[in-house]
Amino acid sequence: MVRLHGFSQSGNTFKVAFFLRALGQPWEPVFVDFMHGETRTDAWREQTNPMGEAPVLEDGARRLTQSGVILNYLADKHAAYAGASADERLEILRWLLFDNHKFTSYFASYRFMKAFGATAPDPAVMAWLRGRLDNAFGIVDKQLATHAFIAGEAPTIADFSLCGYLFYPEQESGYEVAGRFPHIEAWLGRMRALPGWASPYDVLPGERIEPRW
Ligand SMILES: N[C@@H](CCC(=O)N[C@@H](CS)C(=O)NCC(=O)O)C(=O)O
Repeated sequence: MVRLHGFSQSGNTFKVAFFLRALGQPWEPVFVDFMHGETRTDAWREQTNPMGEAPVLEDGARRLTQSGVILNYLADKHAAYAGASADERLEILRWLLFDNHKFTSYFASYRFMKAFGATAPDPAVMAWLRGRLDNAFGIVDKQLATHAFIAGEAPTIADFSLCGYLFYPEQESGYEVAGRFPHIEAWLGRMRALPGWASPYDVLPGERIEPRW
């Protein structure tokens, strides 16, 4: 049985959980107590992930980290959502890298500071991040204006990666997608219609926390 280490607030974990569900593959969650610093301990880093990050996937003796690597591994293993040609696979890789560098990473940082930070978010930092987010969301919205899914007309792992944080309540990030990015909004409807979709808080382990700020 595949084991997925993560926690309910982690959209990076949700990317993999949603994908496993879409594949119809059984998996077992392993709760990571991120909010109480588990991933920062030497023990966790030595035993689970030296990069100090969730998610982590265990498949038999294999242990993988980085959601993009995990998605790629599972897509290859199950021959699904992997792209239909060499060109499409390159296109998928391009969007996975864009997502990890700019789309998910800025959004996850913005949401974390707004909802779960120990102190009130710094307005200057939030304004800078919002500018970066507006740019990244604008780019994805434009791509989705002419494509049903990010790398073409069929869903791929790039879509599972990009959507990972976008099914959490808007009040957590305070970043409005609906009304500002209509093509992203429509695509999220298409992602929700895929087999296995569920709300992150219904499928990932760990307590829900009310947004702090
Ligand atoms: N690029 C990584 C990002 C993973 C990541 O940042 N995970 C968060 C939790 S959702 C984390 O563990 N952050 C710890 C840190 O940034 O120090 C991936 O896609 O797996």
